[in-house]
Amino acid sequence: MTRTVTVQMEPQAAPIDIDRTAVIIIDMQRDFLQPGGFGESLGNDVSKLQRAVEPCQKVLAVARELGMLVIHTREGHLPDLTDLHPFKLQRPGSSHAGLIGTEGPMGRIMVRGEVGHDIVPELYPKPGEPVIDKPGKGSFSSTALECILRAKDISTLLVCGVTTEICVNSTIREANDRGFFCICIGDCCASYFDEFHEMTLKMMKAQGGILAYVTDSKSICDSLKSLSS
Ligand code: C5J
Repeated sequence: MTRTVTVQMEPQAAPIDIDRTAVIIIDMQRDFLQPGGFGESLGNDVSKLQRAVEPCQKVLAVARELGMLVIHTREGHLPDLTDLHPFKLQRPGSSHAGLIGTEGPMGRIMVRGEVGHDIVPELYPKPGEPVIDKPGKGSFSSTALECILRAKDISTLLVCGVTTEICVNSTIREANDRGFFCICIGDCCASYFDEFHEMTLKMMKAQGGILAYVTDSKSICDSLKSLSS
């Protein structure tokens, strides 16, 4: 028996088969959300990303209860930085040149295995949930994500995480081109820039949902919970 629910979204409500739907939580890492990491080193107010944590927790709880596939991603680099391309490190002429790999209060910035690179405790992966380590902004580039999704017969992605206009946006664009139906859960995403967050959601759902449909955690949770009642 299929488990299908209709979700209120923009530009329009649509049904999803939850057994072919995965929740993907993008880069909810200390490096982006906590003081002393990559995000703050770039001059950002990291407290702006906190607002996505509680909605993500709610979606995660319902998804886990229903046995849905939950995938986490982390942006970062190998300790020897061999997967870090020179432009990302140097950004010619930028005051942020050479930041990745330097020592910070949470270890080397954006380096795998360091405290800052890991996912915040509130959203920590449960055993068995795939964690995709990616060197770039998109979650498909140089990772096994597509193999995992195809192997699990996933057709729809519920996308959460940070930051809305960079890694969430890149991942949705990659997924859309690969034929996945993307639903961006707006309040489960956040940006250091309010206007970028708003405009990214607006852009995704414009033109009949050209990149993604957009919803919120309450709509998703209400729809999913209707299955367990
Ligand atoms: C950035 C990300 N903003 N996860 N990464 O560099 O959005």
